[in-house]
Amino acid sequence: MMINTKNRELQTWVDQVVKLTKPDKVHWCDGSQSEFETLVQEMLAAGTLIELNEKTHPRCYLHRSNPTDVARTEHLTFICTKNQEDVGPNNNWMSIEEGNKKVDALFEGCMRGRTMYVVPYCMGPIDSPLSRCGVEITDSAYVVANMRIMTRMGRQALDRIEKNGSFVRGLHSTGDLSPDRRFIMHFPEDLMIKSIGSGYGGNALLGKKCHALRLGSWQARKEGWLAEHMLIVGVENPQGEVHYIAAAFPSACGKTNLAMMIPPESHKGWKIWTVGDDIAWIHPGEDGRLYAINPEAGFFGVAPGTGKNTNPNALAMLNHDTIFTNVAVTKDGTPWWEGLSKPAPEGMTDWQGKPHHAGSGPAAHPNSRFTVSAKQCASYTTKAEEPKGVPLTAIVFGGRRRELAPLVFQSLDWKHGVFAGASVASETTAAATGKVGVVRRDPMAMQPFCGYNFADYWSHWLSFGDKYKNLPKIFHVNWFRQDKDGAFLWPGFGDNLRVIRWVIDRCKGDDKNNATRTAIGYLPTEDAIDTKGLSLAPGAMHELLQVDKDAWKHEVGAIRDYFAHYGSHMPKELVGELDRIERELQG
Ligand code: GTP
Ligand code: SPV
Ligand code: MN
Repeated sequence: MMINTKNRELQTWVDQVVKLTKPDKVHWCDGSQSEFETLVQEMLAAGTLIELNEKTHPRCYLHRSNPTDVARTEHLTFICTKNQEDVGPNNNWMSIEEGNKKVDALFEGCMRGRTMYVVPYCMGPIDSPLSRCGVEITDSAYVVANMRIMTRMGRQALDRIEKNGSFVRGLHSTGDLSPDRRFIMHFPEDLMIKSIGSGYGGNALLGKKCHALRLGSWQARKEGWLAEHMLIVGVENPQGEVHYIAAAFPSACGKTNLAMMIPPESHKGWKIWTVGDDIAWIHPGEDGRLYAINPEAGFFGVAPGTGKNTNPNALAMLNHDTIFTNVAVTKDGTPWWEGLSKPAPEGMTDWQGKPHHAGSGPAAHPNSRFTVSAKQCASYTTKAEEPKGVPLTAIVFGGRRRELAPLVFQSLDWKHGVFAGASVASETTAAATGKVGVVRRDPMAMQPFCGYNFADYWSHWLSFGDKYKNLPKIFHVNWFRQDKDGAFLWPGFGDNLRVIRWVIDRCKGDDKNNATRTAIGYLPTEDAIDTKGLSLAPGAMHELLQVDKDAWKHEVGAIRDYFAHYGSHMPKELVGELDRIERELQG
């Protein structure tokens, strides 16, 4: 066999995979533009990609997935470890032997007649000590094209691997796409991922959720940092002061939108800087502050709901060099999704390639996505390339809850903030298969992504409180409260800056009268959030900012039941917070 790398371990692994999967050809990706263009031509010829209108959308392509393969499949995602207890009740577990046996049988000969791509990638700026590399082996050209946009992929990543030695191994094949033979397996003790039977984003772009979060969280705990499902945004005030905020919202609950929001009309002089929209790796600095890097280089964003009134920054970056997955196409060959324009244009082709008619359901799949380089975003900042990351002023948790959770509250201290994160609940969305709109616990927006026992993860979070002096303040937000007719009470999107301003004011601590202490945390006083220029329903702010004691007593019971699943691993500090809140709600 040919020698393609100085890293012996990598060469040996690739040779083993060739023996197992029996591809016709092996291609080591260098990440060049010409390589990308060749792949695109091949995919166009094979029908894997469809070219969109080259005048309005140059170098934009549509990919249609198999209709059974359009979202993450959490029930087919496993963490394989020596001890089952290490993964906790929050993960599906399999023994290392069984996990390997199950998938290796499916990988056997699965690349016959196909090309195997070896994809070296770097998560994070190529020259950052905080970045980590991986190699994904895949038989999907679509995965290669997406990895080139989403990561620093190719020659420079391989150089780094050859210099540093260590890398995460990720083996992927689309297999036969049957959900019965689909598994997303993680072996954290071996820094290994094996994924078969899906070509969808989080299941197949292994640098993203599998490496940067599931294995990342495992490594982060061992090494004293945090790997989180968070956007990173810089908020610049008219005085030129920039505050960086990291925010964890569950899948399809507003990270991309908040990361690149446009300040409302009334907020002259405010600027938003996008660092990341999905994942943050957070490290303590020598000054006791936390510093965040975005391990990704692109956005794999939700298309539906992206419009000129909601996320104009995103819309503007999607008219060239973008891969769309499962959107609809107009008769002019332009991409379309619900929320882009109203009414829906006549004569469209839906996400499955069928003629679309009014009343025949959504034209774009609710979890249709765009893949685009972060550099195409007008608010993307060069600070995203800063090797040491950006210092965090605040950490914000949030969920999608039509009831109960107020628009915003601040935690009383770090410990209570960790409790607020650990008790997040949110309505399920189309980002994962299964029912949509069901409230479930999604601590720190990491339910699908924490690679080990949640209770141990909360202890890890709590340990920061004892160790570091200048930690960010922790908040909780909810943009999704509804009135009894199902209308949103809060306008959301760019107007969320109004809430973020309060968050920053609280961190600065200059105004002592902008909050009231309640059992669940500090809430804004009724006029502390600037609502100038908004046309809110009468009483909306009051409803958004009140604590319904009876409803919260019920919530406390639900959180207690949830924490009980973690048995002896459960940190007692968090149960202590629950007891305190319950006591204060009685008072
Ligand atoms: P993942 O990529 O799945 O991790 O999702 P995300 O958290 O980045 O979600 P995204 O920003 O793409 O938003 C998902 C959906 O929520 C889109 O349809 C948005 O239009 C909608 N959304 C985002 N922000 C708001 C908001 O402030 N208010 C309302 N009502 N909807 C919002
Ligand atoms: C999510 O589901 O949280 C995503 C998309 O960001 S995926 O990459 O598929 O996980
Ligand atoms: Mn996500």
